[in-house]
Amino acid sequence: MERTFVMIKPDGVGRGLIGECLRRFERRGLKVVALKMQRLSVEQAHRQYGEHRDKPFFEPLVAFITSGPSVLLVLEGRDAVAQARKMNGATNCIEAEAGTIRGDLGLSNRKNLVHASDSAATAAREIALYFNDDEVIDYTLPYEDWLQ
Ligand code: FUP
Repeated sequence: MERTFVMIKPDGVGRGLIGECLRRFERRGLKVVALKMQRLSVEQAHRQYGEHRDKPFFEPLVAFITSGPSVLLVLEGRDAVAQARKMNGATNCIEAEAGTIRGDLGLSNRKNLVHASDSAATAAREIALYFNDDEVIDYTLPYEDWLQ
């Protein structure tokens, strides 16, 4: 089993799409093992998106991601990192395939509703950015055998 970090960004929260995003992940079989709502601080935004520090979209990205509350999630399941990325779709919603969250629900390049870690190493780093160990819960769902 693998864990990944997923964020429903301020546009997803602001558009009333928390439930829609969660529903998709849950129905797929990804288990929510941590969940909280938080407005990212500028410092957290810089840590989240540090790799883009020198890009022209960095400051507007920080302004957007700190503009309102986000929902922070740790999802667990088979191949969770790759599957959450696939379900989110391409970064630019205009290019995202129908059937993905971005392809079905968005039209923006920046306000693209959701984030998911791009590798297992990134997932570990991002989970640690937002959650203490005791906030990530180990538990079993009765239907897990059907997802093996
Ligand atoms: P992703 O891995 O899908 O989160 O995408 P990136 O790491 O490439 O980009 C991080 C965020 O920067 C995106 F979610 C949206 C934002 N972005 C822009 O605002 N403008 C761009 O041209 C590209 C990305």
